[in-house]
This record gives sequence, C-alpha cells and structure tokens, in this order.
Amino acid sequence: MITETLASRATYSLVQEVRAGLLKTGQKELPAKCFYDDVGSALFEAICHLPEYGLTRADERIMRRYSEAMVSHLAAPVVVAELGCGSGRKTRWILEALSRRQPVVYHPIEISASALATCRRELDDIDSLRIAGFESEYLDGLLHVAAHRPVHQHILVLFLGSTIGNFDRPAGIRFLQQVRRILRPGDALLLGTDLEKPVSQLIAAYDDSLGVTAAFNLNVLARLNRELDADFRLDQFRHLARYNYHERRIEMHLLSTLEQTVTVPAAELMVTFRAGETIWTESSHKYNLPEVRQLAQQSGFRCENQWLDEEWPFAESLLIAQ
Ligand code: AVJ
Repeated sequence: MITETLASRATYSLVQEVRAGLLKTGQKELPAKCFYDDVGSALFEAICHLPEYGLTRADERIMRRYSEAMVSHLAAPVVVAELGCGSGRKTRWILEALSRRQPVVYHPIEISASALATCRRELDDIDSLRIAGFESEYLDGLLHVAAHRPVHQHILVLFLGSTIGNFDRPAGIRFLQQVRRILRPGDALLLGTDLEKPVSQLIAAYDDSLGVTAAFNLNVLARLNRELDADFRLDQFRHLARYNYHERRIEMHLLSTLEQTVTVPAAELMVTFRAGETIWTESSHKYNLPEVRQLAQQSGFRCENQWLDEEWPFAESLLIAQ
C-alpha cells in the first residue's frame, strides 16, 4: 500500500554501451538492456499479448496456479526483491500469497523508470504490501536490499520471465553466482526459464506477423536517434530472428540492407555498415529441466522444486542458497 522509489542508483551509461558495442571489430552488438526506454517497454508489453509469444502468459499461469505451493517452501519472514519487474502482473500472485501470512516488503529493481511506475500501479492494491522500488541495475539494487535487511529476515529473489535467457550460458552461471554471493544460506531464488520447443514456434514468437517484435528491435536505433542524436535510417535496417541450434537460442539482429555510414554525435561515433552486415541485439536462450537444476548447483543453490506450464513449455524453479 505504501509505495516509494528509492533514489535512482547508477543505471548504465547508454553512450558507453553504444560505443563498446558498435566499435567491435567483428560482430557489432547492442546489449538487450538498451531496448527498454519508454517506447521499448511499451512495445515489450504489447509483445506479451501477441498470440505467437506465449512465454509471459505461461509464466503468469504458473505463478497464479502454484504461488501457494511456492510460498509453503519458504521460511518466514521474507523480503522480496525482483530483478526486472516489467508490468508486475505475474508477480501479484506470490505477493498475495506471502502477504496472507504477514506484511511483506517488495523491492522491484528495474532500469526502466516507466516499467517501475507501471508495476507500482499494478500492485498498489495488495493489502499489507509495502513497495519500495530501485531504478538501478539488478546487482546494485540487490546489494542494497541485502545490506539493509533485518537479521532474521530471508530474501526471496524473483528472476522471472526467462530474463536470464539474455545471458549466454557461462555468463548466466556467473550472474547467478554473483546473486548467490549477496545472499545467505536459506535465502531463495525463484528462476523462470523458457524451455526448448519446436523451432518454428520460436521463430514465430520472435518474428510475429504484426511486426511488433520488429518494431521493438528497430526501436533501439530510433532510441539512439532520439537520445544520442544519431542518424540511423530505420528503413535501411531489417529485423532478423534466427535460431542458433548449437547454442540453443534465438538471436535477434538488425540487418543493414545496404552499405551505409551512420553517425552518433553524442557518442562521438561514425560507424560504417556493409550491405548485409548485422547488429546483434539480443539472445534468448532456451533450457531444459535437468540443465536448470545443474545451473542451480553450479552457482551455489539447490533446486527445491520446479513447476511447469503444459501449454507453452516454461519452468519456474525454486532454488535455495546452500
Ligand atoms: C524479456 C528477455 C525474456 O527474450 O523472450 C521478447 C525479450 N525479445 N521478444 C525474450 C523479448 C523479443 C524477452 N525477455
């Protein structure tokens, strides 16, 4: 009920990300976090409603159906920290289940101010819930939560929606290890992972017929035009989604349809593209259940339970810090 935003803590520097990514000598890149300005966050919300993109709805079904079971595994009292809250819709169910036991403090940690505001509006009506958001990167926010927790309190970290899929597999392990180092034994991590499924289904999910995902992808260039005064011609780049069988991930790229030079004044950059050259903007790794259990083990957790959606293969795994 009581909501507040704690001081915005060092979010990433767009200029630095753009310089590092576009000056790469081999494959040019822009990291996925650059998608989420206000327009990008709104487009991602729209993606979650597309018939082809079943991921978010599957996650929400699991959260709604099993939140009581999830809570029954957790020692009270807990403070909840969510890494990337998005709209907050799928988080409602576990917060309600927890707050039926006792008052709960919920810390959404988000780099997108607009997502943080949407999430607060979405969850504002839950009784005996205090929302205190962080506009920051995940580990910065989590460090702050951990440093201020009362001694007797456990932390429940929510990392839903298969956001971990943006990391390649070794970086995913390293990230979970960093999360683990901030936690204490007995603290919990609820980890959402999109599971392997037919490639045709995945391609449709990341290259939808309405072109919303294409707009989401191209928006990163529009954002650089808006914020860094760049001169990307959006009609000279094309959205590309392909499945990498070896890495078991969807890769999204922006393909330059002709040879061109682009300037990004605020980043003091001039970049040349060959015809057919791409900027790699996102990876979405797909997992299987034993692999998630192994991932848990490699990062200092044990896997307490896994819940699945039947309609769209997706898993929520409850990991307990060892
Ligand atoms: C928010 C990272 C889970 O990878 O499926 C959706 C983002 N990109 N459509 C995903 C996304 C294109 C999404 N994650």
